[in-house]
Amino acid sequence: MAALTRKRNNESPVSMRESFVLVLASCLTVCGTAIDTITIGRPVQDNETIVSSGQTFKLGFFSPANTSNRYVGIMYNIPGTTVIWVANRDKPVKDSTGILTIAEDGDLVILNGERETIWSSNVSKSVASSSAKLLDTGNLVLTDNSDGSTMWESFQIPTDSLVPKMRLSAGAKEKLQLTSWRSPSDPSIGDFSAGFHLFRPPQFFVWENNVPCWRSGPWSGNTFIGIPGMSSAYQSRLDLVEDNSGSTYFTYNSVNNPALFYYSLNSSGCLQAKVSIGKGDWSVTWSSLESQCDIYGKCGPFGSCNRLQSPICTCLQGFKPRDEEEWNRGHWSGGCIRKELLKCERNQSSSTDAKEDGFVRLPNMKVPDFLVLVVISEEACGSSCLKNCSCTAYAYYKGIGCMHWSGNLIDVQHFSYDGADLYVRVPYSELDKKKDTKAVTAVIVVAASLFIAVSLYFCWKRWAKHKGKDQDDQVSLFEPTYNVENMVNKTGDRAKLGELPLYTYETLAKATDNFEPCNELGKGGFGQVYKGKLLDGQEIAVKRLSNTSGQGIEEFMNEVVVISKLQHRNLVRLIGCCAEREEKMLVYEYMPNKSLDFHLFDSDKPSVLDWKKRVTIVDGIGRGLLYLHRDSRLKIIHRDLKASNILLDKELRPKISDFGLARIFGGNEDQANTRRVVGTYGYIAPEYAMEGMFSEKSDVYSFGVLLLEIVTGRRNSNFYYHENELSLLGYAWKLWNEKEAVKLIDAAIFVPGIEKEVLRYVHAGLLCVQEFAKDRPDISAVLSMLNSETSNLPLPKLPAYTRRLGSSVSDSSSQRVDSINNVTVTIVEGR
Ligand SMILES: *[C@@H]1O[C@H](CO)[C@@H](O)[C@H](O)[C@H]1NC(C)=O
Ligand SMILES: *[C@@H]1O[C@H](CO)[C@@H](O)[C@H](O)[C@H]1NC(C)=O
Ligand SMILES: *[C@@H]1O[C@H](CO)[C@@H](O)[C@H](O)[C@H]1NC(C)=O
Ligand SMILES: *[C@@H]1O[C@H](CO)[C@@H](O)[C@H](O)[C@H]1NC(C)=O
Ligand SMILES: *[C@@H]1O[C@H](CO)[C@@H](O)[C@H](O)[C@H]1NC(C)=O
Ligand SMILES: *[C@@H]1O[C@H](CO)[C@@H](O)[C@H](O)[C@H]1NC(C)=O
Ligand SMILES: *[C@@H]1O[C@H](CO)[C@@H](O)[C@H](O)[C@H]1NC(C)=O
Ligand SMILES: *[C@@H]1O[C@H](CO)[C@@H](O)[C@H](O)[C@H]1NC(C)=O
Ligand SMILES: CC(=O)N[C@H]1CO[C@H](CO)[C@@H](O)[C@@H]1O
Repeated sequence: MAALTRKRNNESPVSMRESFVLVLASCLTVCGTAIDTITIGRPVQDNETIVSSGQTFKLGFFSPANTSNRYVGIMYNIPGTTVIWVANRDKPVKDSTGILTIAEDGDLVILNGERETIWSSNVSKSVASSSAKLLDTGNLVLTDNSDGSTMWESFQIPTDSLVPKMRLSAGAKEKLQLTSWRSPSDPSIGDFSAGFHLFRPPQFFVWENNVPCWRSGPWSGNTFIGIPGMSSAYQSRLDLVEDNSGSTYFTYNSVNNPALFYYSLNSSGCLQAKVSIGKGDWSVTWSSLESQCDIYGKCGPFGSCNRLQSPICTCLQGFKPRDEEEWNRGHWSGGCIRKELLKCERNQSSSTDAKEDGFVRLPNMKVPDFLVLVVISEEACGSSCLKNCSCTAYAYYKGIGCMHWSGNLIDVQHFSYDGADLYVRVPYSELDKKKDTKAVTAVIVVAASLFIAVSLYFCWKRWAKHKGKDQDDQVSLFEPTYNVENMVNKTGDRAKLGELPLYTYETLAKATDNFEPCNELGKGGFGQVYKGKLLDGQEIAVKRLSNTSGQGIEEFMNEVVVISKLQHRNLVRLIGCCAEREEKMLVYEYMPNKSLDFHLFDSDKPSVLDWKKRVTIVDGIGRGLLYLHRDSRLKIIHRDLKASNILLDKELRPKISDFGLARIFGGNEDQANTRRVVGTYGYIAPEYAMEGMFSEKSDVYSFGVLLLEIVTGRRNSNFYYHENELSLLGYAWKLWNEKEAVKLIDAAIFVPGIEKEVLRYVHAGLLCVQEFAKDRPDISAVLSMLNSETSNLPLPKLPAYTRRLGSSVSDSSSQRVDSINNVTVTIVEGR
């Protein structure tokens, strides 16, 4: 084993016999000492690497792209060169004679061919004996052998990357920041640095030559206000730690997440989160500069940036461009000024009769820089701001408290979701107009909600009468005592429904050419879906509730309530709704590339979904599901995850759709029982089909089926394996046990080299479809499994439904059969 970790890079392959001798030889000399350690007698030469004990990281010499300069770096121990730390960033070795060793005084040093010191750990104290060990965290630690104390560690001098357990801090004692490379082929210190400001609350910054060029917004205890969707990027869980010694630092952990994941600051100043997708390739899951709006202060003082608008910059309400001409030419950095002075800014004489200033509320904002934290209650936050003329805005955010701003409001951004409510001070004149229109909107919204609630009530009554005793807890979600408002409030959230744009019937009829049949995209859970185009050119998909049935309206309302609260890049976005006359319609973003089943199954044409795309699709679905289960403020069980409910956007990224059956779970609830089982043949978990028990594990089951379908390109529900009556799951299980799981992969997309990854996917899929819910991993564990390269996965047990699902939807069963549309069937045959 020992020989394996000291890898010989530039050598021709050695024969088995030779390598055995080498193993023996190194063992004779090395046994007793760890093989991840550099000592005075065992330096690292240019042609060698050492590997950490858990095989995660390696250390050795490398050359960046387009240069022959040699640097000592710590890299992920995967194919390719993913460098997370560089020792001699400023001073390369010019040839391959370099050596990393321990000097006489105990320092870790890099020497060149002439034995000159190129780089040194430069510890001031001199010790008799020391050794440097590469830990499995990626930290290189120099230890004084006499007392075991740490003399130096690479985590104390970060370069451009932040790996788990590393710290970034801004304390007086230690200031740990990332510094970019000068260019992809030059690791010397570049113009950009990244770290955080310790002012309360902390904010993350990227600086270019010490001038801010990106800002995260304040830290709220688990997310940064200025990074929408941060809570759903499951790997990006940062923690702010204040330890006993008084130092404060940011770090993140991946103890339960074996996926390789890290942050790095690239040489053009972009902070990126990357996850390994195998074969030494990395996928950027988040980047600090996703649009022009992310550039610090893009729109100048009192300007606000919205990436979805054109132009992206507008002045905050009550403000106008400082220089109209410049502004219209797209030079926004001059910013905006007040249209009219505040009352408190005017001279005494003229202001005596003026009415008091007030605030306009701007939702979903990245709040400005230079905030002042005021220790005061939420109620008093606004009034105390009003009392001080220099206070220009305030916000109250859970986890932070009351924030005030004085003077210029800089680096403000408007998001389509997340962010905070920002209250900007304006003179009475600005306030007045807005208030009135707001009131009108509020009346409309309330009236509409009332209408929905009332029709809901009648529908429920009719339905309940019809169904008699058959109602259950799912129905209770629609008890007459709950109006829409209550349902929303029950879950502790503001009435999002009130913010959902309402479209008129005319608008949507016009957008879809009067629901022209040739604009029909398909049939959703409860009605026809049409393609449409709003007047402003935005393409939409309109789901129209088919002629009112109790069933439909229930799902319609469920979908409104569930999805209007959710925002995630892997969930289809609800843009608005229409509840007018007899019509109930939902308006979604339009997905140009149809649904997953269209591309996956029954296609004569070669699939456009190659393996790499399928990997991204699986990952995206997993993330969407993780958001539903964990990361949204609610816990939501989708209950009808299937290929036809996965829509693909123009870049073939997946989005989960159809929340008609989704169920919101309250605080501690993690399992529920229903007598009305509704799901889809082939995807429904056994405990749900048999006993009506559903939980996040029943979604995991459906995800597992979907995963196997994506790998194989075959439908579970009509899979037929000729030898015996095995279902797709049974067939996968069989091949898995015969160590032939690679045969499962869709032959059309097989390319050499993906076998290992395919095996891992099949393995994870089989873990998801295990018979007993308690054996199945939760979705975050599944995502970890899919992304990890090293972890040891547990062995799957026998899946449910290994035999082919017969057409035995039996009437004699005690379960109710519910068939909303063609594909929705409930009762499935037991094993
Ligand atoms: C590395 O190169 C040196 C000469 O530069 C040579 O002596 C040594 O045997 C090589 N080591 C390995 C493991 O190839
Ligand atoms: C390396 O050089 C080639 C050719 O000049 C260029 O196309 C490529 O982008 C360079 N790579 C990097 C990382 O700079
Ligand atoms: C080593 O540290 C000393 C003081 O701590 C400093 O003066 C010197 O420049 C450093 N040398 C190198 C090579 O970094
Ligand atoms: C840095 O990242 C950004 C965003 O991902 C990218 O556009 C840019 O090309 C990267 N710069 C370099 C030098 O790789
Ligand atoms: C307020 O009064 C001062 C002098 O009293 C004058 O210089 C200033 O221009 C006045 N400002 C306004 C807005 O009228
Ligand atoms: C008003 O706010 C400014 C800036 O925050 C502060 O310096 C000043 O002390 C405040 N004045 C009062 C009376 O609180
Ligand atoms: C709904 O059905 C009723 C009768 O069943 C019919 O009169 C009405 O026109 C239908 N409405 C729509 C929108 O199809
Ligand atoms: C329903 O399913 C059957 C069999 O799979 C199929 O032949 C039929 O076209 C489907 N009907 C609709 C409306 O999708
Ligand atoms: C595979 C496929 O159909 N791709 C399409 C996805 O949608 C975009 C935008 O409409 C098209 O350009 C692609 O061809």
